[in-house]
Amino acid sequence: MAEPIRVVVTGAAGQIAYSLLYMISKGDVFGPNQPVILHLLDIPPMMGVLEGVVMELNDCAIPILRGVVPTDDPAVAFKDVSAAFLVGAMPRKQGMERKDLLAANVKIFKVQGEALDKHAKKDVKVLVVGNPANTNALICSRYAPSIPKENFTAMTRLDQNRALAEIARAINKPVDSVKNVVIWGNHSSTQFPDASSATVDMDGKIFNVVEVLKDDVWLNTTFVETIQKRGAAVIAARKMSSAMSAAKAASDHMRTWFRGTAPGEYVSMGVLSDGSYGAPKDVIFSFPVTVMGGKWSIVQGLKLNDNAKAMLTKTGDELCEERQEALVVIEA
Ligand code: NAX
Repeated sequence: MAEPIRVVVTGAAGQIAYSLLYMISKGDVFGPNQPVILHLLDIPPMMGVLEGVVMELNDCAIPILRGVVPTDDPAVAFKDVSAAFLVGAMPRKQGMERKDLLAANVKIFKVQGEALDKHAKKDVKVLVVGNPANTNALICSRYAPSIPKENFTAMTRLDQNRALAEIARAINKPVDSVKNVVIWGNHSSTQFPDASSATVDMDGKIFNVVEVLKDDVWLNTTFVETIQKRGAAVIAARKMSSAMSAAKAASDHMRTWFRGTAPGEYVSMGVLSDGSYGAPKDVIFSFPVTVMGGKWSIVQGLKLNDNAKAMLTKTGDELCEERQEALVVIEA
């Protein structure tokens, strides 16, 4: 069996981590034959709760979970890690927009960027889940100059999974028969869920979702709004933000990054923008990507109509504003 890899999860006493830690421990992300040592970071007042999480992880009796290191010290948490799930942040509450959270949360990601820079492996793959995820990932990467910028990503996989599930439901097919829905831009209500290149496998034949549904109005309005507002809908119903589905999406994102995409398939990841599709450069923008050998590449050549271009401009503008606000907070 392979040597264990070290994996950090921040916000480890929180609700997303509670589902995510089990998924990582049992091999959903790095495979059933890859032993892991989990590093769990949270803040000092949460150390008691974290102790309970450690007890439960031990009680799961999972053979490939080779160690658990709970800590409130970023230097310990990020030491020699190969993968980092940055979940810890203040969660969005009912009625709050992501902008309200920005000031509080970017400071956390500056500190964690510095700690990654000093202590993590130089090829560490970093997934930011804590909101505002795209801008937090950008700040984190700025403060970790010795780690390649490509190694910092933000999670829009939950939005992608929501979109796949919604389309599968509309077509009445299993969710894994639908592929290549794209989430463009920010993980916020300005994101653009785009099904124009999506396909569905119907009894072994591949069709375009647009042709199967024959309902452009639904795809361009109700579908888009449902996905954009799904996070808020879960909060309104549960009085807490998405947790189980967010953990599943984080696990999916990191698994794809380590193990690659299937031929003909792409997934959405918030990655450093090179200006593809007219998106602003140097923000973390969600694009369709393929992954091979642990490296992502933005899928080129997808067609965007005028409405889609306007949606990309809107979400890109929001990311530029967030970047500006974050830099003001951090440089103050
Ligand atoms: P919880 O409040 O349950 O847990 C957050 C944990 O982070 C707490 O235990 C807290 O003590 C800890 N924490 C706070 N500051 C920390 C720091 N400096 N270092 C380490 N740990 C710290 O929130 P949860 O529901 O788990 O959500 C976590 C984050 O995910 C939130 O920012 C939330 O908004 C975000 N989400 C992102 C999603 C995405 O798709 N990108 C979807 C789900 C979720 O809304």
